[in-house]
Amino acid sequence: MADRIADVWGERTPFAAGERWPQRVDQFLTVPAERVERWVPSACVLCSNGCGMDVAVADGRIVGVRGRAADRVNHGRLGPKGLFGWQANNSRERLTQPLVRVGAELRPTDWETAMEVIVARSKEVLAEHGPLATAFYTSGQLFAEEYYAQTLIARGGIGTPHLDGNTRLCTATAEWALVESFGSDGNPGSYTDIDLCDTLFLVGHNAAETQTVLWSRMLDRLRGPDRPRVVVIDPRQTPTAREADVHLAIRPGTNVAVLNAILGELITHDWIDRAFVDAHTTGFPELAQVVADYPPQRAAEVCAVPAEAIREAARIIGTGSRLVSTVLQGVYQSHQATAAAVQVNNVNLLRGMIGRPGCTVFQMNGQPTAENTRETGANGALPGFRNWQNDVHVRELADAWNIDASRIPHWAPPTHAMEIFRHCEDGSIRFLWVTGTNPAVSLPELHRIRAIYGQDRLFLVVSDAFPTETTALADVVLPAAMWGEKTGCYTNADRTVHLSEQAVDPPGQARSDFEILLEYARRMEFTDNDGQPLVNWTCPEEAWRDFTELTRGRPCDQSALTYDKLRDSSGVQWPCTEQAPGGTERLYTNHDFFTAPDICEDYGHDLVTGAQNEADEYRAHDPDGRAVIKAAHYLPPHEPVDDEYPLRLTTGRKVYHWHTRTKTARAPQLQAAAPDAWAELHPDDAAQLGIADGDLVRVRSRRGAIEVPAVLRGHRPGVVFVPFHYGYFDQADPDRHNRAANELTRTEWDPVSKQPIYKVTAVRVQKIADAAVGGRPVVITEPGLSATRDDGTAGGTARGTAGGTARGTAGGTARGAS
Ligand SMILES: Nc1nc2c(c(=O)[nH]1)N[C@H]1C(S)=C(S)[C@@H](COP(=O)(O)OP(=O)(O)OC[C@H]3O[C@@H](n4cnc5c(=O)[nH]c(N)nc54)[C@H](O)[C@@H]3O)O[C@H]1N2
Ligand SMILES: Nc1nc2c(c(=O)[nH]1)N[C@H]1C(S)=C(S)[C@@H](COP(=O)(O)OP(=O)(O)OC[C@H]3O[C@@H](n4cnc5c(=O)[nH]c(N)nc54)[C@H](O)[C@@H]3O)O[C@H]1N2
Ligand code: SF4
Ligand SMILES: [Mo]
Repeated sequence: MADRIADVWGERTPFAAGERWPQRVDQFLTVPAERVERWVPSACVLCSNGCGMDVAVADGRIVGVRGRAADRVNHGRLGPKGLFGWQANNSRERLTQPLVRVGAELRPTDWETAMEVIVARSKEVLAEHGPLATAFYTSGQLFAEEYYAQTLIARGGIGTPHLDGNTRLCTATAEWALVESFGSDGNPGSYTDIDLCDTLFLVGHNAAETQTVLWSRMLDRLRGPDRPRVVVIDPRQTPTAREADVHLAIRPGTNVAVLNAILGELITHDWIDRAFVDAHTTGFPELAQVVADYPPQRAAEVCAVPAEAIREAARIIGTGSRLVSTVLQGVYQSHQATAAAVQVNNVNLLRGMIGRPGCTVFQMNGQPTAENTRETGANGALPGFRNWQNDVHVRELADAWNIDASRIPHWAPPTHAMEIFRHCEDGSIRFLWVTGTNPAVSLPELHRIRAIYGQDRLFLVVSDAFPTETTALADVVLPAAMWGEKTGCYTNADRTVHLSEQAVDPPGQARSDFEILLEYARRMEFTDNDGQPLVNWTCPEEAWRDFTELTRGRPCDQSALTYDKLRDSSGVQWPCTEQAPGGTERLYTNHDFFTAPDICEDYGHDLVTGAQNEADEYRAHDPDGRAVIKAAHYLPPHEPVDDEYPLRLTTGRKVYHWHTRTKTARAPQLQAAAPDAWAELHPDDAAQLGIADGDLVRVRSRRGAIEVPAVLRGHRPGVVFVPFHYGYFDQADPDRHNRAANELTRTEWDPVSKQPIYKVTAVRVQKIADAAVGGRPVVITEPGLSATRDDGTAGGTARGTAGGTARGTAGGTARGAS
């Protein structure tokens, strides 16, 4: 059995550029292998990497998993969550029957009663308040067919623009960064580009902990004969940063400043592909003008890293010949999210390194099915990446659904999640249906969220597989079938689609969200222009067929991607069309981008203010298939640190847990590796505050406070890190709200992507008890710290110049406020 707790990334299988990444099959079974009755093809749903796996079944239960050697994504590997996380399916704590609120109590009931209550209330709200009083808040963890059903029901059936996913908290910025630069969502590159690159540039992306198998692929290149050079931008010294040649440990919230300086260096040293920029982009002169204001010395002051380190990072990026850049939450959830993410696109554009083998930018996804939330129109766009401002696109949709275009709300952009909650707060939304997300832990400013969800006038339906902090607030709770208990498709961060087949029956009366939604649509009697049922599928495959047909001719064209084809392969990358029946490895190989006005998903925004471009204006400056280079000036974060709240809190993930832990807390190996929350402090800050390792501390922001043990492992003075995984469902007193990171965070979002900002909160920290007295024991299994590098140094320090590493060259241990 693979030990993916101590040995997160497993043994190295080094390889050189252009070679095939060797296979390594990881497997975990809870029964002897001979007891396995069958292996059912699926893919992991515990991150956006989308590793292919087979699910072992015995006696009607899942008993293990095995990575699929032939899968293009993982070549057999699985990380800790993939190997162990499935055990949650078998938990005795699963929801197995619907619950309906009677006063303060949620009482078990049958499906008939639960659906009757939901539909009666839904019809009443629709009749009394119109379609704008109904909203749906969905997930990045359901299957494509389920999202498409939600889109059809919300946008075509009810006629409400209020449908969004928790993908708003996750990868809305990925979507918008791609749209602003290239005209459409969809990552240009392929994981095979990692096999070919000579330079890796990871910005706010702790791949080692959050996409462990992708990181294994990178590590295998790093241990191979032609090690790519690595630049990491992250305020923390993550296991990812420890592998960097240059680690820029910037102040949280200063991405635009450092990226502008890097862009400026590329231009100053003429490390740019002029021919590519001239032929295939527009906007370069404005960018050159803006970034000229960010010489390394200025960015060094703003970001508090050495100017020399910024120059060195730019030199590495500027002199390599095959660059893969990646971007994730350190950008998307930080200050100036879309503006910063777009600057990383600009780095690749200036270098002409896109649409070619070994050259791409990944605006990474996080959740396993986030791409599907976006493609199907459940996260702020219309299905098939259609543009809500483009009447032709809206008409195509109306024709496909056989309804009038006027029924599909398109007078304004689809409502983003943070706006949906505001409408719930002010009372204009009266019916909210939450599927596959746990907002009472994952949204910012939790006391506000609890107040909104707990209102009497809001009718709250929650579908989940477990009782959660959110189901506790619901009027009706629906027991959902999970992955492994239903069939459907999902798409990872490099556009690879997998089909996950049902392996076992759901427990008790649990049902898939697909079935639940179909039942709701039937009872709501939504009809098309011919009086026929609007939603007329009987199984997920029919929904898939309709959805993929709707993508025909669009950037995410999957019109030739059938269940049969997915069964015959192990992952197919879209577009998958009659012309490209085997799928497509890279987009933009002819450097023709989706920016033409008739094609583009949106006309774009001003990156700083978020002001929406109008169609006429866009047509007047038709980029005509060229990529759009957009510049942005740096602005300081909106919540400053001051005497009262002198420290910068950033929040994020730990390798062993998935989000709010409804699954991973129920996998014994994962829970034991990281059982409780903590706050990571820099030893200098701790010394000043009289805090020792393990002491119980109170972390307070302007919104609330938490009480957690301190761990003196911080890398940047002035920065505090708290993982956001820990809520209250497994606490002795679930009403004592003293543990979730989101008690502290602020209701604020990026002007373009509308993604909440979780990574730049001002806090103060105070000791409340000695470790020996009040402190909870701290168990933190730190992956990789003991791993020895090939060059003999302990995995701990970055190789080179920057970022306040133990070697201390070029310092970067910039003191002072962050
Ligand atoms: N183990 C595990 N893996 C996961 C998940 C999980 O819950 N657990 N969730 C999945 C999901 S949905 C997502 S979205 C991804 C997220 O994956 P990541 O984005 O890799 O994870 P985070 O920890 O949220 O943030 C990444 C890094 O951003 C850094 N950061 C903070 N502020 C800034 C800043 O201002 N600038 C820069 N450059 N960096 C900053 C943090 O120090 C952190 O190391 O992970 C996916 N994978
Ligand atoms: N402070 C802070 N907050 C953050 C972040 C951060 O970095 N810092 N990251 C944000 C990001 S990127 C994300 S993605 C979100 C994640 O936040 P959430 O989406 O709230 O977190 P999960 O725990 O993944 O919630 C998914 C829920 O769906 C349930 N579930 C699983 N499968 C199914 C199914 O098939 N059907 C149904 N109906 N339910 C199912 C699970 O039991 C679980 O309760 O958190 C965001 N919040
Ligand atoms: S890397 Fe992601 S998809 Fe792959 S096994 Fe780990 S959690 Fe699952
Ligand atoms: Mo996410």
